[in-house]
Amino acid sequence: MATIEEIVLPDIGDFANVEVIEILVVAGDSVQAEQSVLTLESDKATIEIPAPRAGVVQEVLVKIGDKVSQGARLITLAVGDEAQATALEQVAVVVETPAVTAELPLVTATAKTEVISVILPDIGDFSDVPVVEILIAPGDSIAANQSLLTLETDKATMEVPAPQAGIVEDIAVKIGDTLNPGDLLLMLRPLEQIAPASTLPPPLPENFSSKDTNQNNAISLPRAPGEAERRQAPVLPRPADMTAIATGRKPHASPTVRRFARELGVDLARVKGSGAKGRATKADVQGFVKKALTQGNAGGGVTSQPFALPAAPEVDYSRFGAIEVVDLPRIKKLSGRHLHRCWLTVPHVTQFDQADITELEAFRKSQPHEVKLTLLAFLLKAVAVALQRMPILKASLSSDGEQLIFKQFTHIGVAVDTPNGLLVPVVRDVDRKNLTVLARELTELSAKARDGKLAPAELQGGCFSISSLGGIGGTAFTPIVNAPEVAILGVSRAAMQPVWNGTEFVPRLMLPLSLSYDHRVVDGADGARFTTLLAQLLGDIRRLLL
Ligand code: CAO
Repeated sequence: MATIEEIVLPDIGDFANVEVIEILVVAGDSVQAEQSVLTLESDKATIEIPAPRAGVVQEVLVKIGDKVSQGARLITLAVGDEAQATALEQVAVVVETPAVTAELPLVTATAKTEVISVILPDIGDFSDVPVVEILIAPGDSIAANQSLLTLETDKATMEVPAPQAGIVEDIAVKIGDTLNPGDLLLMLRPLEQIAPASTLPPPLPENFSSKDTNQNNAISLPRAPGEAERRQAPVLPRPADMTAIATGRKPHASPTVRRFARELGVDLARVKGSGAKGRATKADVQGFVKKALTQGNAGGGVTSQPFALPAAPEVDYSRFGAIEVVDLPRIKKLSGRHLHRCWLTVPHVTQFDQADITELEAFRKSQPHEVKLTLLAFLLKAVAVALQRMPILKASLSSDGEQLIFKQFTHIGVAVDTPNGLLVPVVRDVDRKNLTVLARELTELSAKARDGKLAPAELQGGCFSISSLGGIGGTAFTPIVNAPEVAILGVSRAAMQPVWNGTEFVPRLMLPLSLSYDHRVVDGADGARFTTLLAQLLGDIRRLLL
């Protein structure tokens, strides 16, 4: 005989007045021992309350939004064999499957099956409401009241709950669809007609008949629908993107957790749920964010970011005065994307220093004028020597961030300002070329860059870059590392400065250096050593020969 028991809120630690945020069963539902019946949520935790034993739900004594504490009456449950048998009878109400019932009279009560249509109920004053989330996928086993879809208007976000437990056969909507009350959402095979996986009988042989049935144990279990029954189920056309939904399936989560994830821009499909039945909790979302922030992406090969940046609002500038709109030059579009990626993915540090180039300039100006020996040619030579002594500054990080790639060559890129945008042609084997050759090559490469005549190969293979703004002006700047290189030297305008020589101030021509480097590869000490070395080399160019 069935007895009625109450499920009361057990001791849940320090929590009191905890809000009921989900009710996972309705009266008449058959529940297993340990099956979740309610979800409670405090500001600290989400708690699922399990049924203490198997039975049939008689009455749900709380509603969503109620605040409950230890000892609160939650649900009444009929337990015992009779309750289970009654439950089985109650669900045997639908389509007849004569071939099967005739041969298997003892399972008639559970062999009847029908796939039901789940439609959008009345949702108040809203119409044409867009679907923003689909929380289930074909084949999912869902509980009564479990959220199926999220709809969102500019005023409200609504989750559409399952009218009863079952298996999702097919989904009739997709993200972006706009819905109205009465629209078909999905086809559901009610759960009461399907045996739990562990209790399914083995497939029946072709020539099976009732004579083979052991009548004493056949009554105890609901039976899985046979092929004949499955064929009766209405089959909906599969939406084109159903596979994508199935593979990127979101874990179950309470509305609060989903809202929390949405606020942080976290895609719940990427969060591994640690709660009962894989439910994602607030802690799972926080853990996901923490991991993404601490791990980042070790290599240069970033493909996607876990967070979407907030979109910049579109501004109608014509409201403030006359405007002209022109296309961004192609080079700026390309270099812009590259610079943006470098800026976001390389942890930059910039080291500043000054080199005394008084003697260097005196020497440079004393040279015959056939080939103009530019300051940049000296910078290239000094950088090449410094790179040979400190090869870490011309290394690269492997795309998985696990290895350093050292290069036996010294190809250096030089940033050139062109009418269409910034280009960085590469001077090859700088360490093997003399100042005159370097000066001539620089002139040729920058002319080609400005005329748009550089070959693609002339823009590739660099292992360090120099960006010289000295011809224009400025005292210092922070250049962006040209990844996968790990360092770039910025050069600003040299200026005469009073320098203390130990006994007096003397006028010296000081060249500002700004070295930006990738701190994953280059330590601060190495950064400072490199600019110090460069300053020494430029301060006394005889050292370039050593
Ligand atoms: N300090 C003082 N004077 C400098 C100087 C410096 N650091 N660098 C160059 N000058 C002087 C030169 O000596 C030259 O003077 P003279 O004609 O009297 O000899 C004059 O400034 C013009 O030099 P320049 O800039 O034309 O030539 P360069 O060899 O120094 O530079 C190039 C060539 C291609 C680097 C340069 O033309 C250029 O495009 N610079 C811009 C690079 C750039 O945009 N970087 C930013 C990248 S990040 O956005």
